[in-house]
Amino acid sequence: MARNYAEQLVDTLEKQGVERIYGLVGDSLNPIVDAVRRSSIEWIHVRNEEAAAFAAEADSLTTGKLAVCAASCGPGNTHLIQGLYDAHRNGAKVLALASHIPSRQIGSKFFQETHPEAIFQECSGYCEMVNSAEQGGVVLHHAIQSSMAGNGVSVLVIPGDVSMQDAEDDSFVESKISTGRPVVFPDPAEAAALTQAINEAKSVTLFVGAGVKDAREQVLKLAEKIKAPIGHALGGKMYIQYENPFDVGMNGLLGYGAAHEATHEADLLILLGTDFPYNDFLPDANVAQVDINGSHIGRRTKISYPVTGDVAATIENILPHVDEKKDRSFLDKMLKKHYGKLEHVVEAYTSNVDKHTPIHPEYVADLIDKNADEDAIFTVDTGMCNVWGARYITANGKREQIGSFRHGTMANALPQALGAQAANPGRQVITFSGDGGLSMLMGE
Ligand SMILES: Cc1ncc(C[n+]2csc(CCOP(=O)(O)OP(=O)(O)O)c2C)c(N)n1
Repeated sequence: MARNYAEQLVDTLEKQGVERIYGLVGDSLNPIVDAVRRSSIEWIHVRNEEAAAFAAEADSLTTGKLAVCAASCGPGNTHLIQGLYDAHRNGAKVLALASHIPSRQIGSKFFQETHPEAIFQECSGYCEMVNSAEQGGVVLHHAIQSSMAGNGVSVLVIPGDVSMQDAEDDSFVESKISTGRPVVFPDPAEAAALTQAINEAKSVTLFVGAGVKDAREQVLKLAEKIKAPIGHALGGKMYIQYENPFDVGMNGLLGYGAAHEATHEADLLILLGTDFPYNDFLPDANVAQVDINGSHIGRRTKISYPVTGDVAATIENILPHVDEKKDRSFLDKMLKKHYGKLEHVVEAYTSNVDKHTPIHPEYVADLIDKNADEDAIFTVDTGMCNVWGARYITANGKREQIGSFRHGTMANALPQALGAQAANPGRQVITFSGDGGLSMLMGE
């Protein structure tokens, strides 16, 4: 008997290494659910489809692999929206299977009719309707390849009747998916201009974000050579803060330490792999920016030295031409300020408070930090949990922290923890959930 499209889709996901699908069953989705039931893929049931999208996001963010969520037509898939926005903005490789009303009924204001391919446009890099089983095999490939190429969420809108059509074209689904991460080397003229700016500056500060994930060693080498304090945005914390003799804390609304002074008082500020959005916290004179994505350059403040390139590749390229700075006075001044502030602000909430009633949440966060596993995964809700995560979770290169750092929604932490745990059964997963955030998705 010929396979139907749902079976072809599920076989393809199995071949791509998908082990779980997070979702909520029902009507138009059921041919896909039925195909999953007969496959090696585990169906992880949620009570609200929003949680499925968050869980898939965390699954992908902690594994780097494709993760899948699924929802039934109309209200089933509009529930996915919040989690898909978060996943897309956090760059998770998530494929959302948004099933749809019968194709014959589209355009007739049918029961549960929406237009998912319009609704999901903004929270995806690829969003297409499957019009037939023949085309479905082709767009399934494109959706997976788009997410794996770094374009965030892909959405396939699949009418229930199309899921049951006989599968046709296998050649596209068997096409090998590219999963490599390209290295982007800087343009020589941009790299030379940055080198000259560093050599001419008396003092330099580095301000880093999530883009330094694979560039820690290079960033520390550059800081050492030019005696530069390193501040971070929340996205960069887990990669740069630990065992870092140049650390001056975090800038921004939730910031702490001397990162704000260091970024404003240096002759030259270099933004490395950060799309930190709060322009009010950034200076606009003599700023350099290095980012793998050229469209990020200059979108937060005026940039004098733009460099499109990988942070690691750019630093390796310029470091031999950067003059060593002997004068550490700027660095030492900022480090002194930083330690003073840590003692008087951050540590003030956790020292000598063990008998306080009610218990300081900062004290709880600190105790959790001290007792958590070396490689624990933390998820933090938007709101105060973000602050406690930023200030009291100690990074060490093995721990991870996931939050809604770009979309800023509530209720992300619990469902993200579910996905992180499902994908990492051997690791400790800890969620910092606000009471508001928890009650939004308490059913999970
Ligand atoms: C879905 C959503 N609704 C509203 C907001 C605005 N908002 C941000 S934090 C917050 C309060 C969160 O409350 P809770 O989870 O209890 O955390 P805490 O009070 O500890 O910050 C609100 C309403 C939001 N970010 N997302």
